[in-house]
Amino acid sequence: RDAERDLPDALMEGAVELWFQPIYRVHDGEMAGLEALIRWKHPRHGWVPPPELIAAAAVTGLSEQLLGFILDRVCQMKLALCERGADAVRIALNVCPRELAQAPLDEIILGKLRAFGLPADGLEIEVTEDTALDVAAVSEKLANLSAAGISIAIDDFGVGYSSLSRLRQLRVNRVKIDRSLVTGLGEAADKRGLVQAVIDLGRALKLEVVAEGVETQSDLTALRAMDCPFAQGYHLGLPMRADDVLDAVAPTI
Ligand code: G
Ligand code: G
Ligand code: MN
Ligand code: NA
Repeated sequence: RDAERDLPDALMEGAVELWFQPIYRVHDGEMAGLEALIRWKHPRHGWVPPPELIAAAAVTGLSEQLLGFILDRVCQMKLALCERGADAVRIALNVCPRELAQAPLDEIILGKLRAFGLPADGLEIEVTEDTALDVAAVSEKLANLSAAGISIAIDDFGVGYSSLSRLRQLRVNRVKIDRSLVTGLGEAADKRGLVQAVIDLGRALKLEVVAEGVETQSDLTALRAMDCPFAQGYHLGLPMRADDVLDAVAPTI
């Protein structure tokens, strides 16, 4: 596969980039966080879907290098935000369950934070629900990360398999409602029951709730009426290059 063959050079040459999508607090519109998203524009095939990039890294033995690259970019962004007084903006990175089960992710992440001199509470790990999740292997690492102060989020919540006891077991602080449940909410009153239930669950269990996939003003209006704490989506902010994020936080003149 071309992706596998070309990934090492792409990583070296800076063709692989880390982009960031803003997450907003609904009640006052403040940017509360950023989700880091990997991007690679292949010279012949165009944008490579992130899961394909992650898989290509795995088969070429570059997973750890890719993770190092992502963590470096995340920490650089965190430092740049702090310089601009935006200390409260938390940065979330996606980790795939297989990687979390296999690699010493807790040590790698905490080591990187130490190297950058950054506090752990500025960081969040997004884990997708997965039936094949090796709960024993994963929960110990999440416990270490959580004990250090890193926030744990369950991604794509509501379409997977998380039980309520699993949320506790994995030290979850935040649930991200899958965008398939959120997009079109404004136009489809029948979609609202499920989303409202997750919002209420979050309040009862002291979990932060993020609605993903907010694509229209009417989606946002519906979420506001439902008292949803956080929102993310194309209507609110697209994934952006690091420079564009920083310009938006504090414009350089
Ligand atoms: O960014 P986009 O919507 O194309 O992402 C598609 C999928 O790839 C999503 O499930 C997202 O979580 C995942 N993804 C994006 N960036 C990363 C990354 O840096 N690491 C991992 N493990 N997954 C990512
Ligand atoms: O699985 P995960 O939630 O990590 O997926 C994140 C992906 O969702 C990102 O690649 C991002 O590009 C995409 N995304 C972000 N906001 C929206 C949105 O409003 N609509 C759609 N369709 N995709 C979105
Ligand atoms: Mn995510
Ligand atoms: Na999601």
